[in-house]
Amino acid sequence: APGTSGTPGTSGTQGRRVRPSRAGTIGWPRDVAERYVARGHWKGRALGDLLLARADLVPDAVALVDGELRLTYRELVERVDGAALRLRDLGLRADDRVVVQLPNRWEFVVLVLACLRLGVIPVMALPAHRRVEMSYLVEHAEARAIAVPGVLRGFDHQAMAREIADRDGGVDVILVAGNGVDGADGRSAGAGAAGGSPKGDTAGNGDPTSDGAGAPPGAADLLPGSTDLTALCASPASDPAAARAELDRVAPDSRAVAVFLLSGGTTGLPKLIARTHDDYAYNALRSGEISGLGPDTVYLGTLPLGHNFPLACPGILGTLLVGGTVVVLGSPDPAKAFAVIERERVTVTALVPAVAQRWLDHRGTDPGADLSSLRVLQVGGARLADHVARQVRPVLGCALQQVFGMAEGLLNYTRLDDPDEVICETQGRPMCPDDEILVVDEAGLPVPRGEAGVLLTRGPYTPRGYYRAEEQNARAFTDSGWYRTGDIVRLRPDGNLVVEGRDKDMINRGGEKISAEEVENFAYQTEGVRQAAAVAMPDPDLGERICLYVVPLPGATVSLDDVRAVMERAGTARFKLPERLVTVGSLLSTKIGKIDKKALRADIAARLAAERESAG
Ligand code: OOB
Repeated sequence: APGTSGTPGTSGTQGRRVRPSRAGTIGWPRDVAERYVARGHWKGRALGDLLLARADLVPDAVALVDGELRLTYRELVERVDGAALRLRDLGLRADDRVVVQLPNRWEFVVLVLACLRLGVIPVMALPAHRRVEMSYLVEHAEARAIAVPGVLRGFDHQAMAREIADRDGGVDVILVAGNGVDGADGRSAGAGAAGGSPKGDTAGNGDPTSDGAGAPPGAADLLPGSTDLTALCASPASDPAAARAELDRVAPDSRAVAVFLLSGGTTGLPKLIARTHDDYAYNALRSGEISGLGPDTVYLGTLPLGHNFPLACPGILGTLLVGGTVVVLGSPDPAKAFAVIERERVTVTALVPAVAQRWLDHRGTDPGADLSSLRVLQVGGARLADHVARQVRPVLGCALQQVFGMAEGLLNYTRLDDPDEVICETQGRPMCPDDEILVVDEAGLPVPRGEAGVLLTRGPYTPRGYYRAEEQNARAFTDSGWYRTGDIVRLRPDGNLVVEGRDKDMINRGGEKISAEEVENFAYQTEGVRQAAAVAMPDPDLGERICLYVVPLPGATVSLDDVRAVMERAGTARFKLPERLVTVGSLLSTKIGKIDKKALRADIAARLAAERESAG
């Protein structure tokens, strides 16, 4: 069972706030790190090194499938090494950062592995991000390179990257996939699940459950100064053996940062989470054990691959580390996904609840596809309703695994051999015996076992702070290094957690996390707004959508379109656009003078219920 001893205020051997390194990352205290090594969690090997060791054992097994393209482990490694040397030729070195904004295509996998091999750090942006998010990431991570598709779903990513690079002196490499053209290789370029197709999406936001394909192919060419990422990733080095030796020589230290993940966002802009090779390898390997991965695994990656969940829980990294096959697909559309599951004999995949619901619905109307290969469906990222959980096995014929995780680290899984009641009614338990969890009340004191409270955690793959974010770290981490998840959970006597809610100012829109503060900041830039508060409103499809309460200035009126126009002009991801605006005369405050969001959530829920009522 995970350790639950101690209180957040305790200062034991592992209790002191670790100061940021000069680089701005915050790791674990030395004694704690030693314990993780002694327990075998940290292997002292870089991710690229672990992947190569596996590839050497199964050179002829299929590693990666993308449409018609199939690469064996030998071919994948050769492409990765070739790409790594070409990145070096472009001047990229260990600790340089690349903001990666690619749809689910094979180049994503080759590029990320090439970065891991070199010690170049990918910063995991999402395809739905726009100028606001991308320029912030470039600046905050001090990126030297940006990797983008050319034109995707009608949006010119290359032009955006160029504009950012022109303004930010640090970027000197722009990598463009697919020759800058959608579907250049003769099929849909696909799109991460978080893109912007308005299909079935009333407010026209990016719908994380909707299909990305169908957008007209883009026609951008490679601009002068851009590098063709597809070509860079497509061939082995001229001398593969020499390339390998050369890259082994520059392999990064296992304690170095492997990737920057983005936080779910409770502050204005996402924070960066520096995940080390040691911690992230453990994240992927241990997840793989818990999800029953092995050489016969065929993993379908259909959520945006830059998310921690499909990337390493166990995701594509976990699959490659055990010699399985990764299939990438740019759309979570059930018709397409079912066809791929049938064709590739997919055994496991990961979905957010909103997409799982669509798959269940689709199966009801179209039972044709052969899904018999599917053994495990992982669902996480947002709360899965118990009654939906219960449909998974009867309708899809596979086991359900609930995943309650976070980019900050801690992963909770239901186990494959748990009783149905645990699988359908809980969000599982920590994956590591050295994960520490505490459930506390508002004063930070542990609640009696079984009662709901805020979840705090520490552990071997949960870093002790965000990258260069002193102010946020003071709030999000306790002095003794516990991460405040902001999730309200109940710890059952059997050790499983049930997510009951949250006390963080975030909206979980079908698994995409939106900071209320960020939306409010844009609302305040809208003419006529005196006060603004963004809250989650319940939604049958996405779980939650964004509702904005506005107090206008005297005599002014503010519309939803006004606020959305401000955000679109600034260039934000579409999934952050509010979908409803409620004008009020004033906003209630709590005792400590903050806007009472609980009251607002109740208010919008009541309005929606009344509307449903009157609609019959
Ligand atoms: C995953 O990671 P993030 O960083 O996008 O979001 C983390 C937050 C959690 O703190 C929690 O509020 C929510 O997302 N969440 C869930 C949940 N899984 C995540 N809430 C209720 N039930 C669940 N099963 O979302 C993520 C990272 C790795 C694996 C899976 C999900």
